[in-house]
Amino acid sequence: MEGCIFCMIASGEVPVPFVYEDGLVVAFNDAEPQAPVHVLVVPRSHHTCLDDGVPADVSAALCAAVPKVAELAGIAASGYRTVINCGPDARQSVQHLHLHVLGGAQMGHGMVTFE
Ligand code: DGP
Repeated sequence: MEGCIFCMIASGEVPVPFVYEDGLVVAFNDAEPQAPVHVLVVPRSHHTCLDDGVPADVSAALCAAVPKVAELAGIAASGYRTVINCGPDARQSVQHLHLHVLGGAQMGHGMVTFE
């Protein structure tokens, strides 16, 4: 999609080192990490979020990439959290579906904070 930063990264137009890639998704480090390991898994195809008619093979590829990313990032054994933000209340800031893989340190008990 024209002007979409994650489309540009996924296509290589904006060069970013990939932690992992396959035919359907790419994964790269988040520019504003919120954990010692913070990787984004991003479909090569543009979908705003989960409610945007995401094809089943793309959904499956997103999920299948997670343990591979965790292994490559060295957090498979210690554990990790995955997050997909959708829409304003979740503070989705990039309108291209992406899955956060967060880990590398013990997390607190609360899963989210509200304002
Ligand atoms: P979200 O709030 O779920 O939409 O998270 C978007 C994340 O994307 C946020 O943690 C920062 C990250 N991000 C935004 N622009 C870029 C970029 O150009 N490069 C990288 N590596 N990450 C980006």
